[in-house]
Amino acid sequence: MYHESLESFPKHFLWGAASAAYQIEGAFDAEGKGPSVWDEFTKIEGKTYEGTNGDVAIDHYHRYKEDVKLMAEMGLKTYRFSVSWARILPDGEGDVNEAGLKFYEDLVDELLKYEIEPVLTLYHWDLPLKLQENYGGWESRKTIAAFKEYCRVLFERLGKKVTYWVTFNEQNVFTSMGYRWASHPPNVTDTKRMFEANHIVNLANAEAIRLFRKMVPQGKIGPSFGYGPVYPLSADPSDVLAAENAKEFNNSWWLDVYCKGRYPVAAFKQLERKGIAPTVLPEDEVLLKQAKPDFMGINYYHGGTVKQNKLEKPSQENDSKKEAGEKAFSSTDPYLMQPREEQSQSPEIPMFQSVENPYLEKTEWGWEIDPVGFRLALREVYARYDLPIFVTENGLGAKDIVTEDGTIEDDYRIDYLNQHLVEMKKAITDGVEMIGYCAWSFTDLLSWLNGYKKRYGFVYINRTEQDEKDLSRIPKKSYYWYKDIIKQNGEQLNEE
Ligand code: BGP
Repeated sequence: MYHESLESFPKHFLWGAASAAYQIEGAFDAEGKGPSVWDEFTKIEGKTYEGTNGDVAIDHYHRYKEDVKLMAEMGLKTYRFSVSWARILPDGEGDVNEAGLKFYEDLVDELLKYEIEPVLTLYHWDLPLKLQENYGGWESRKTIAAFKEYCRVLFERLGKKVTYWVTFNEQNVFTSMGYRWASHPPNVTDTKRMFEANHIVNLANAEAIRLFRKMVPQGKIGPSFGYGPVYPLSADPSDVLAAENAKEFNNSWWLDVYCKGRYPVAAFKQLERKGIAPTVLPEDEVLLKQAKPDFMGINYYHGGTVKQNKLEKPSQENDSKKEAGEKAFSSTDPYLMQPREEQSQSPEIPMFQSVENPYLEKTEWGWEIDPVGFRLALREVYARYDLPIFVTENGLGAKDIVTEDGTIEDDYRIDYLNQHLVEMKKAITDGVEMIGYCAWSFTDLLSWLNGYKKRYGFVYINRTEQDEKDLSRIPKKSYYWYKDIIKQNGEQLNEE
């Protein structure tokens, strides 16, 4: 659909940027904070790039005022951050650590001082370690009660100051990486356990939303999901069917539960046949139906492409293995639907096979660059779930270089973001209702697995993997570019 001219962004569109506690705060044991599963996981040899961890990160805990000031100077309308659960409840439950709670209240006050709308993420992956040790983390329903308690503390303290709340960040990513591919905590490779843990998180999400309705009736809440459209490799109906299967497994598996309170049927039946479907109690079904979010948070990096999987017909097994061997994927990509090396034990095997998209370029880290897919993602989610959309992450990870005169000329990032914002504007012109857009990320920060080499920020942080240097903040060229976009409310974004 081509538009002669694009509609303007809504008047109060929330232009923003995002972060996550573990990736920026540092101060890993300051003022009574308890350890999280990430504090432990990053210390396991070989798990992260050059053994990087968030002990210091970019020291946002001590420098938040400087960071918020930079946001204000940029004209940011909103800032998405996450709360470290173990800062508030060092053991995940029980006694509240007032110093931790106060840190977030001060941060929120600082944002409000500059009229920056806070968007608070309750869970961006850093589960208190004690809950993992005592209960097995998300594999136990006891963790739901602890999460509810943690939410209650935050709703009570910040419910009047914060309007927008995100329950879980990328549930699809942390459950897959954590329980299936052992590249996140708790370092497990067991698909059955993944689906069980994921179900527990669904229940925790629903409980949090129900509690929110009672405690923060004027607020808005929703999960942030790592969404990617799925393309069939060809018009062969078998490839199209494979894409439909992949959509169920990679997107509807989560979004249907959030918005419709039930799992998509074909995927569920397939898991049942394989003996790895989650245990759903009758009371779970009731709960899940009572927790429709107010908006859908979408994190968009890229989608995926699939074709029919010939392993479905055992006689063609060898052919298919040969073909699969020719398509290389980087297994550090959390959005990857099905790493090649895993195809022999994957539950999706008979349903689809992931392949490279011949039309798309890739980033330095092998992630496909697909701005049109962004428009498509927004259209699909809005059409299927009828909820306003808040883009809670989107951005480019790249190696930035500081020039001799101290500037960072990140034109590639400007180009990437510009293309995505134009597509978002087209989606708005198509009729998608949008609340805001948070680029990932405001400052450079610790990439979970890729250290400080893979940078996303509008603001450069002067540090490397091994050398903390002075952690000074240097606005990049993209900082000034985005400032202008915000100032003009995106009027300059037009069809190229
Ligand atoms: C998302 C996470 C973010 C951030 C981003 C970039 O999945 O929600 O926390 O890490 O991806 O990821 P990476 O640093 O691995 O490139």
